Amino acid sequence: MEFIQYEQKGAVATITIAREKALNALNSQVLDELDATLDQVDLGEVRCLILTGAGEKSFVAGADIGEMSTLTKEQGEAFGKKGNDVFRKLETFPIPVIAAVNGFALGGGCEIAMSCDIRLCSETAVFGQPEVGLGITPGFGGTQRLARIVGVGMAKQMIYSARNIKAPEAYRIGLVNEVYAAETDAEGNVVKSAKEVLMAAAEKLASTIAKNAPIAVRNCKKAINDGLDASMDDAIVIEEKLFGDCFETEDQRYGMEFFLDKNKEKVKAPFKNA
Ligand code: DAK
Repeated sequence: MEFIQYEQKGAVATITIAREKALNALNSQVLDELDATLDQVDLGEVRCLILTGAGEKSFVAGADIGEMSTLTKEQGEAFGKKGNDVFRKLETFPIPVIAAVNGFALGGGCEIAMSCDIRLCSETAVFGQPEVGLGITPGFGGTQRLARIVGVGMAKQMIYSARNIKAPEAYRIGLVNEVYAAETDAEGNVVKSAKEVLMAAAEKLASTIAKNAPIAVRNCKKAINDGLDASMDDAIVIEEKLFGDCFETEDQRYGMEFFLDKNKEKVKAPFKNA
């Protein structure tokens, strides 16, 4: 892999898009490598993924404008499909994916973050859908996912105006769940960069998620995702089935037995994913 780094620490794995010279912009090779990396995640062991960008400046500065500039209509559609397929794979990935947004998240960068379950960012993050300024529409799901996350009015404002927003505004409109600042000492010297603080927080959240019953967590993700596309009547049935699916698992039996056991000295064992 030239542009994707993969690191697993216990039950948490981090995927880093590493094309720093182009601010981690997504060209076809990055998309292919990301696709292949997702296929190789060991779902028996890994229970939560983190997606981030290499360096301090950029998460992903969008789709590669150089590569897109010469595309024909057919090639444009094929490039859009390649991106959409990978983004959808992330969105429906069986385990939760946290986007740790460490800088620019523009165009395809904002869109890939929105394909993740949870977005955390550094105070330096900048979000936006600049496509209409380039003569195109968002092409990796931005028109659909942004409206679902921040509401139709705010999504239309961001997309029609092509205006970038900084981390505090992204937090205010619900595009990110948390913003992390650099840590400084009494003299104001940076002790930990905003990215370091962000990554530590992302890893902590990922570990917390990874400690919970994996089958239940996966079923929650599926219930929320599938339910959002259904009527409430159908969505409730989706939840019922995924709720029922947890029963008779080793983890459901153990989780409930542990609660019912009155011995206060006991220590909870890791869930077995079974
Ligand atoms: N593509 C290619 N290279 C990029 C890039 C990008 N999106 N963003 C940055 N780079 C490259 C720059 O060209 C520069 O390369 P060198 O000149 O050093 O070779 C290097 O990264 C550093 O960038 P800058 O010198 O520009 O750095 P600055 O700090 O001055 O500015 C910036 C940072 C993020 C504000 C600026 O680079 C910028 O505005 N970048 C473009 C951001 C952008 O517009 N992104 C959205 C792209 S559009 C579709 C499929 C997909 C899409 C649409 C349709 N279908 C097929 C339907 C998606 C569209 C997009 O994502």
